[in-house]
Amino acid sequence: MAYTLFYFPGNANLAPHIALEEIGTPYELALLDRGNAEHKSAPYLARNPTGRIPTLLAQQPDGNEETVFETAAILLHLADRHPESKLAPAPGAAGRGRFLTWLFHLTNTIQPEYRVFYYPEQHVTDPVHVADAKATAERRLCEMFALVDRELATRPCIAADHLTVADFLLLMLVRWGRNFTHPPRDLPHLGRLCAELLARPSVQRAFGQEGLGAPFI
Ligand SMILES: N[C@@H](CCC(=O)N[C@@H](CS)C(=O)NCC(=O)O)C(=O)O
Repeated sequence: MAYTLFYFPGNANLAPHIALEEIGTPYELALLDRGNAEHKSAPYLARNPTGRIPTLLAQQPDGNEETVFETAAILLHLADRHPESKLAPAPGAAGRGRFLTWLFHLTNTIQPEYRVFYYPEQHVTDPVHVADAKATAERRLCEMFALVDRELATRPCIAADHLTVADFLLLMLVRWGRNFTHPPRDLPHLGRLCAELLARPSVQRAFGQEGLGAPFI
């Protein structure tokens, strides 16, 4: 099964990119020219009408191509299509509920808060409130990561007793907070998991291919 991942270095594509590397399936990367707003161009919008990054093209068994967008949907799609990689408990299997719970918590609760942090001007009517919106998002994100850290005190990975695609999403979200006053990497259990993830060849290849240098998180 072949894939194409539309990406921009360090954007929300990073987690699916790691998943593709971990699975070891053939894929190619398609760099979007954000400087020229290629993610808002008609050809890209025809595939992903939200105009956001990433988008995955997935070749179907019948040879047709399916388009998937939304980072967590891409992760789930890849994990379910490649069960041999064991990156998610199978539908109906023990632990599927907990896996979905944490995957959705990361994508529904933590990831949107970063939209406020990185695009604060879209969340206020008066520009005078931009700095406050950004600071408030950072404070809320720190509270969310503290909760994740407490959860990680009870098991090795965020969504199961083994690695899943949710861990790749978590690593990406931790990276996005690397310039916080209190970066999430400094939390003990989260820091331990991220160090383990960063030591994986799949993660190193994805970071390298996107040209992401230190500090990684
Ligand atoms: N919910 C979407 C959010 C994706 C998202 O916000 N991507 C950012 C880059 S990390 C983006 O496209 N920003 C450009 C824009 O919003 O115009 C997902 O998970 O795929």
